[in-house]
Amino acid sequence: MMKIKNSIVMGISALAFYGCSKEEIPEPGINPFMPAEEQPICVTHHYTYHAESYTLTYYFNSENEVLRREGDVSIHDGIMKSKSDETKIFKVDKISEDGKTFDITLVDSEEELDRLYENTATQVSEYDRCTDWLSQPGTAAFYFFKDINYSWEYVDIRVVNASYFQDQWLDDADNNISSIWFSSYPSSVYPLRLDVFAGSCFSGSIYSLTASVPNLHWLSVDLGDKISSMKGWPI
Ligand SMILES: [Ca+2]
Repeated sequence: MMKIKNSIVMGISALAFYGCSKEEIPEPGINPFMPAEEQPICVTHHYTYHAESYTLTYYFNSENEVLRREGDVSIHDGIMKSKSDETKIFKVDKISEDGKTFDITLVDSEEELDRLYENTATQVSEYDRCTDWLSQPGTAAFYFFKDINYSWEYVDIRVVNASYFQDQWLDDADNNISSIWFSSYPSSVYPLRLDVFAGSCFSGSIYSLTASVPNLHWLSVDLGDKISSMKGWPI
């Protein structure tokens, strides 16, 4: 009996370790009497850093605030502590359709980030920091939103038909963007890369995206409402 009990406990722990619990096992903290919109929202981050892989599970409230974290919290915090803002660089490899599961590679420099993309031919290095620049024509379109789930677009900073853009003057959108949608045509031929920066003039931590994000707060509390500059182009 004891053995069976132990294996059940181990099974539950393993699920918690790898991410949000499956439906048949109640999520920790779920209150059956609480309305659905007030239940904690479970978000999973799978990280790779050098040869190490680890997973964190975040529980958010509906205000996009972190209620608690589970999983490899100490590994993640240790890595973050060892880095300066300039070397906190996140290559977001995959985002689930519901925007709740992220595969993220941590890298140490912008050069290393560029190397991780197969096609590194970009104009990025040719242009100065602290300038805005837009090339035409192209197949890329980028849309930025005040709220999550692509609500309330900042139309002034919309980028369409571009082959490259960089924008370090976000005006009202500065530190306010909560979701991003982008695409190119045909997307199978021209996948896009969008690097968003926490600081102005393309400084501070970088999140490098290749897919739309319905809720940036779930990707990082240091990213939702915290973007100050960005650049994007087909890869
Ligand atoms: Ca916002």
